[in-house]
Amino acid sequence: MSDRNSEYDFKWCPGCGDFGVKRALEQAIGTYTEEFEIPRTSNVIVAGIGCSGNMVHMLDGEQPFGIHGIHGRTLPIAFGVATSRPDLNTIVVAGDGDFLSIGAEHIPSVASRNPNMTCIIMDNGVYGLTKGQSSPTSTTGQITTSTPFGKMESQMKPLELYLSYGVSYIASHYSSKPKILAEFIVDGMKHPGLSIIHVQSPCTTYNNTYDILRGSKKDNIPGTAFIVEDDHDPSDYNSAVELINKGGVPLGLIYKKEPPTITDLQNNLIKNKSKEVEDILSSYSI
Ligand SMILES: Cc1ncc(C[n+]2csc(CCOP(=O)(O)OP(=O)(O)O)c2C)c(N)n1
Ligand code: SF4
Ligand SMILES: [Mg+2]
Repeated sequence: MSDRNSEYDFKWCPGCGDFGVKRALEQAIGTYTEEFEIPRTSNVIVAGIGCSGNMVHMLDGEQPFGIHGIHGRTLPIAFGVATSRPDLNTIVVAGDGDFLSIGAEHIPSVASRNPNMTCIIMDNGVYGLTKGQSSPTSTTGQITTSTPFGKMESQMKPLELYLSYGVSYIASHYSSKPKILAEFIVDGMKHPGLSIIHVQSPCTTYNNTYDILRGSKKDNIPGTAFIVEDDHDPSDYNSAVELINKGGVPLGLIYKKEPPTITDLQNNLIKNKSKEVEDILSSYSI
């Protein structure tokens, strides 16, 4: 519960991966705020609906600005913030259900405009807040509260999706290494354009994937998470495809390019416009 919002009585379950993401985000905002000498309130968090979206109420210490909006609509809200106030550091926090199910339709349009914002997606493979229904990233066959005989649909591959939609910065990590995760979040904040840091953040109550991710010697589970090799070239699209297709959960930077942001393009347009608004409007009159 944040210092600023002590009346909002929400708690994460013990061991929830979102605690690690919280620590990483607090650290990243601290680092960014200090480095660019901006007030804490110039960091704006636009949150989705879900246990993950409650992050906006859980941060300790000096508070950033926060908007807890509508389920699935973080991107349109954040797009408005980022384009109308490019001086702010716009951050989205959302879950797999919020971002990739009800909110999925917004990813391609926002990616194609490349606004300057950073999205931290907490993927636990279920709808945690509403008691563990299946989500797009639940595995096929997974037993959840809404799929008691196993999920029938195929599993969405978010990294593949972001890449094909043209997201200009894509990193993948997990919640167990908050310090390293914080470095990727800061890197995403500094990236001029849309950055997505996709974080595996296990739900200890409905889908505890810690052992699957990290492995367990005791149970002879190898672990699906692996560190991205130093020789991976994140500027190379085909290498990014290859990396994602290896399967498992890569920990590191997957892809990065620097096309102009929508703000760059708008500024250029304004600078080089050949017609005044009145001329354009009068050209429509009959
Ligand atoms: C329009 C609308 N539909 C459904 C809901 C119910 N609802 C609240 S959170 C949620 C899913 C959250 O899942 P996710 O984004 O994965 O967050 P998590 O709780 O797992 O962190 C749903 C379906 C809602 N609040 N609003
Ligand atoms: S239900 Fe799952 S995602 Fe929600 S707080 Fe508990 S452990 Fe975390
Ligand atoms: Mg979820």
